[in-house]
Amino acid sequence: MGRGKLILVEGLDRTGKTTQTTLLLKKLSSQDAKLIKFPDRTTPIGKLIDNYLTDKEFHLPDQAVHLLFSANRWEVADSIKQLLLEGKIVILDRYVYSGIAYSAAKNIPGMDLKWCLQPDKGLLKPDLTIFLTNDNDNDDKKGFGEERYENVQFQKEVKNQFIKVFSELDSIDKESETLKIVNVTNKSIIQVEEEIWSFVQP
Ligand code: T5A
Ligand code: NA
Repeated sequence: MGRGKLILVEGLDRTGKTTQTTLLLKKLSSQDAKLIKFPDRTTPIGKLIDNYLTDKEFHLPDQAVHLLFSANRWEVADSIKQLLLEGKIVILDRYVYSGIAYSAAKNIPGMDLKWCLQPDKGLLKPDLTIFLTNDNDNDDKKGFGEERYENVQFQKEVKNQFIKVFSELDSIDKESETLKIVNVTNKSIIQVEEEIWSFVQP
């Protein structure tokens, strides 16, 4: 039995990552595939992250927050490896690139892309990364919830950082075309699902 595949769906807030990873899991049949969502809010570190995201009074230095998101991925790293060794397809809803883009978007001196990437070094790289983006650069607050980071201005900066991450970091090998970008603007859930499937199927 060969090693399974690691498929990552990344993207801006509210672009349909959870909707699409759930549909993909169904399509691949839950016997052969497993879905893991980051942050995983169920682990000890994940509970802390959940507090931080949902309670804006809960103060943590930005460097510590960054390391917690990374530690949350390391908490689950072994079980991902194990699933792949069992030949399973592992679908990820957010991963390292969210970690870098959201932290770098804060514009904290010293917390540049390189600093942000460091603690995630050594985590398994996805075989395929699908990035969900949109054209919504207007001041449309519709759809955002009440969590930290869910505001128009910050999301614009996150988008800039995602673009930087994907263009600058050598961790993405453009030659092998492991990165696929899906613009979800004005597309139905089914249209996006079909586009994603066209990349996953081969
Ligand atoms: N974060 C995360 C970091 O700062 N560092 C990190 O390392 C990581 C991993 C929580 C926050 O943590 C930050 C980033 C985030 O700010 P989260 O738990 O993934 O991350 O956030 P969620 O709130 O769960 O997810 P999002 O808000 O990003 O939404 P999704 O998953 O992109 O969108 P989804 O699928 O929930 O859909 C949203 C709504 O849109 C509809 C859906 O039905 C749903 O109602 N919808 C569509 N409607 C019309 N057309 C379409 N094509 C649609 N697709 C979905
Ligand atoms: Na989500």
